[in-house]
Amino acid sequence: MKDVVMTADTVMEKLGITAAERTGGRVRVTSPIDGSLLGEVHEMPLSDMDAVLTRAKSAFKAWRTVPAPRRGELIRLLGEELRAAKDDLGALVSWEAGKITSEGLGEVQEMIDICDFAVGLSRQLYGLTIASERPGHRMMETWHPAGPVGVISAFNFPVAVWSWNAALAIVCGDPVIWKPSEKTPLTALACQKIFDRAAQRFGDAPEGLLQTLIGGADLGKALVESEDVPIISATGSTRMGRAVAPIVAARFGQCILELGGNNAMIVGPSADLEMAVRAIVFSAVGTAGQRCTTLRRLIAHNSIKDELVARLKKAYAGLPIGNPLAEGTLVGPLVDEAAGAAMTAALDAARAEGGTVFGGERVRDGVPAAGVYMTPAIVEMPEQSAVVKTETFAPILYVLGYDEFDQAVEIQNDVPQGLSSCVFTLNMREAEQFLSAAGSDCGIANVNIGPSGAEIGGAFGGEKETGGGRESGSDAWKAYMRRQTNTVNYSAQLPLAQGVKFDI
Ligand code: UN1
Repeated sequence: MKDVVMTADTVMEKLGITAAERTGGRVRVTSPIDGSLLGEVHEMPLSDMDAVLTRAKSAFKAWRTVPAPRRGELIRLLGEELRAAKDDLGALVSWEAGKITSEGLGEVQEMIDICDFAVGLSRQLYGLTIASERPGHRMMETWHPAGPVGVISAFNFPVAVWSWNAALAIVCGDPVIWKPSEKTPLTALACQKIFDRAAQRFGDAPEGLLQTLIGGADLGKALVESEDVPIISATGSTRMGRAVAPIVAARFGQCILELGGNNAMIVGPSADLEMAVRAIVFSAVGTAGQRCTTLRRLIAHNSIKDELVARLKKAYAGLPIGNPLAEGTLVGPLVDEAAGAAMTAALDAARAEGGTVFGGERVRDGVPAAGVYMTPAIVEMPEQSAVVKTETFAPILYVLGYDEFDQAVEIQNDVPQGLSSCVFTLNMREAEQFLSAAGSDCGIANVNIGPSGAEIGGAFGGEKETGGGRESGSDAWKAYMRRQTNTVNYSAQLPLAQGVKFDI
């Protein structure tokens, strides 16, 4: 443990989480690294929910009239605070979610990046001017703040997912009510502190612009059900999305859903295998296979499949697995025992479906005792059977072969999920076919890079069971605003559209 420079307590103190806030509560937080108790956090009683909603509503009334570029100033300050807190927040992400140091820091960098993006965006919330068919008329559209946004986030990106939503929502004029994963309340508390510091420097931000709900599923349910929250942005399992979406739809709210992924890479016969191996290892074993963009299916041309698998096995055999805070570690722990059991169960199912498993064993030596450390698995499958079509949140890479490119694309698309995908090829016909309307059916499709590690500049999200939502870059901001069409008549006549006559 000599590489571990700071204890979790020191990091939390530096982030401003007081001892009182992390002791004596009912939400026990243990570290996936070694099972140590990080805190006992206080739960918010369900009865406080009304007050939360009231504060959000009055914050909305004030915030929606603040000019958007001025709202951007708050997010600029948030970006500054995040820069100052990067090392500490990154370390707390490692402690609470089990990420390796570089990925914990990377997650905070992603937050800083979205803040920068949102600051620029705050001067670019453009609507269109549209040609009117009526003389002396002007038609345009205006984007207005939509109201409080409920953000539900998962343990695996405990802070970045909040920031993608919050940075956009706040420049768009919407207050945020955040329900973080029950597994990661401490990083959420830290973000609330960081945001509060930015808000204090900003000066006149309304109270309740960001509120964090620490506690159980009852709070999330109340948030999802509330008529006062027009937008729910939920990241997590498909099961969670299936529960949330109908409730929000029934009250005509809008959902931004980021659910399961079952991401594939097609490797063509012309591919640069050296590069493909590096991309595969990062995207299949990074974050211990616990990203929604993790590479889970490798669809390799039969002419190179054996060589590729041999190279991968060699790379996997040398992977440094262990304490994620120790220098050089690339594979940290799974989040908890249930995740380890799910991995083992998926590998058993794969064997029963004819798969040959390499790796996938529990590591006991040289790792902190109470953490769930597993060797990442490579599983050669005879076909894309049930287990391959199921997302297991663990480092399992299923390998399938193909002969014709069309067949590879068909296999890639033949799963219920549609988040991310990629092709490794030097053949431009294959690359372009993959990106075409008849190619990948995913929200993200890449050429010669892996499916994970997306930048914030692009819209992030996917189709089918992934839920259809888009967050982060491009014009994802539009989901946080309401569109108003305005027609202005500057003539002295009252012509009707479509040539309708209605003379009185
Ligand atoms: C997630 O796993 O929930 O593309 C999101 C990536 C990250 C986001 C992952 N930028 O891997």
